[in-house]
Order: sequence, then structure tokens, then C-alpha cells
Amino acid sequence: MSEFNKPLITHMYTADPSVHVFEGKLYIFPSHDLEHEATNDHSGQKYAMKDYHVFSMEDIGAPVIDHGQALHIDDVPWATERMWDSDVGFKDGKYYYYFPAHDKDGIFRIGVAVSDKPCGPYKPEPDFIPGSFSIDTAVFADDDGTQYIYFGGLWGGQLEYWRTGEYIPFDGETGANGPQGDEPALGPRFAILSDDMLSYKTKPQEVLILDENGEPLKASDIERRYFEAAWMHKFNGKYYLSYSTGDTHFICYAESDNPAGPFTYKGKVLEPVVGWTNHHSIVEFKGKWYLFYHDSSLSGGVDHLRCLKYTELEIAPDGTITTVKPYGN
Ligand code: FUB
Repeated sequence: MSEFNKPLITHMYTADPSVHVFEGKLYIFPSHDLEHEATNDHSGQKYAMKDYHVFSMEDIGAPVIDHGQALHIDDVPWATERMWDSDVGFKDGKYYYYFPAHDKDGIFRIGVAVSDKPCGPYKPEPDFIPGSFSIDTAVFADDDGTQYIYFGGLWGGQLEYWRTGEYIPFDGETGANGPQGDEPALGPRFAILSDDMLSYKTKPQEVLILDENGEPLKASDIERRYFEAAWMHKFNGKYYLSYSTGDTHFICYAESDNPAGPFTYKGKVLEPVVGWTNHHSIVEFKGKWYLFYHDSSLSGGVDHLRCLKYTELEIAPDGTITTVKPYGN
């Protein structure tokens, strides 16, 4: 279909799509990339975003509506910079916006903001979620009503600093204090959200991703190990964790019988795109499955100026996903 694989939003730069069906429509919660002079380093300082806009589509192929600014960093008392990949959950008539940002000490934390409508505006809580850290939130509501939040990202996302459960920053190249070689790679973290959706009911735990022999993926397995951009979907009763491999630029996925894992690596969802980052979400809408992702094609390849795209996703009855080649064969 012709609307697929083209920039979905062209009046501003957008990235990191989190997509849900709310009120019978597709709601898109992306990052809002800003134009500025950029320094390339492993800390991700060029991703200097300050606000979020919410978008919706009535149907596949329908115009994308920009509902305007839903949240700005100036309205978040604890946050100083870098509003990165966010996601929105829903419970009992209210919408909850989970977003990462640097706190006053330059530590990534996760905040929550609340609205009666998916498009906002959202009112932030005065402080970040206690015990929160790192980046890239994804909310998953299971059929039994349990609400999970997944998060975590390497390098600029600071997950290595929390390797022991305590914040231990490393003065040097980001990532150098993470696992190396044959050591198990770091997995994303998850927590169950509290009944009021404003905090974590459980302490964040690591999600294990295993190889075909039941061994944790190794840190050196850089084409398969977790880097950032966790997303969860459920298909025929099984749970699928998909994620970016960061410096090798794939979106991969792994399967489990349990949303807490362990997950077993299954394959690739999306091949590398134009630009360094690769980031996605997977959503079912009107009986079909879609992959939303981004690339840097709209800006002519500038890493931190990205645009959203989407395509239909082929999923076999056993959950196997046909790898998307974003620019054809
Ligand atoms: O948009 C900033 C960061 O780039 C996200 O948090 C990562 O997932 C990557 O897409």
C-alpha cells in the first residue's frame, strides 16, 4: 500500500514511535527531534529534546492529526534535558505519560504525567518515579489488568551505571563499565506499575534474553543482544519482547510464556535504517499488525533528525515475524 514506508509526519522531526489503539484510533507518542548544532559522542547529547506532541490517525492511510504539545520540559520540576522515548498507558479513564529525562544531577529518571484524554495536555507529577532510572519506556497492559513498564538503554541511556542496582557512574567512555565479551549482556528492566499508575509496585528487575541453547545472550553478541527501545506485544497467548541492538542497528525479538521472561531470541523484525538509531513499536489495529519505526531520511541522513514511518507486519500463526527490509530487497 502506497502510504507505507514514507515519512508519516513532515512538518516536524519525530522519532521513537510508541503506538497504541485508544478510543478506536491509532495514537502515536513520538519523541520530538530538534534542529541544533550536534556533537557526536556515546552520551547521546545530540538528542536534546524538550517536549512531546501527540498524534492520531482515525484509520490506516487517514491523515495524521497533530494534537499539539502535550508536555514540555519547563513544566516538569525535576527534569533538565533530554526528553527521550516515552510511552502512554491507560487505566480507569485516565492516560499516563511515562517519559525519561535527565534530573538535576544528569541522571536519567522516569517521570509520569496524567491526562483525561490521550492527546493531553498532561500534568506532570512533581518528582520522578522513586527508584526509576535509564530510558525508553514501554507500557504493556496484560489481559488480567496487570500493567507492566519496560525500560532501559545502554551508553547514553546509562543502564550500565545501574549494573549493580546502585548508580555507579563511570568516568570515561559510556558503556566501558558494562559487561564485556562472554559475560551475559544486560537485559531491559521491568516493573509492575502501582494501582494508581504513579509509581512502581515492584522493584525493577532484569528481563533475561536467552539464546537457542537456553544461555543468556552474551555481551559480545552485538547483532542480537539488547541495547535499547524495549517493546512488548502479545500474540496468540505468547509474549514478544522486541528491541534495538543499538550499535548494530537491528530491531530483534524474543518470545516467552511470561511477560517477566525469560525470553528466547527468535529473530529480526527490522533491518538497519538510514541514521544511527533504530526504534519501533508493534501494534494490532482492526485485525492487522503494523510496525511503526523511524529513520533519518527526511533530514537527508542527520542522525538526530528523524521521521516516523510505518508498514504492515507479517506475523505467522506461531508468532514468527517476517523481517522488514525498509528499502526493499
Ligand atoms: O531519541 C533518543 C534516543 O534515541 C532514544 O531514547 C533511543 O531509543 C534512540 O532512538
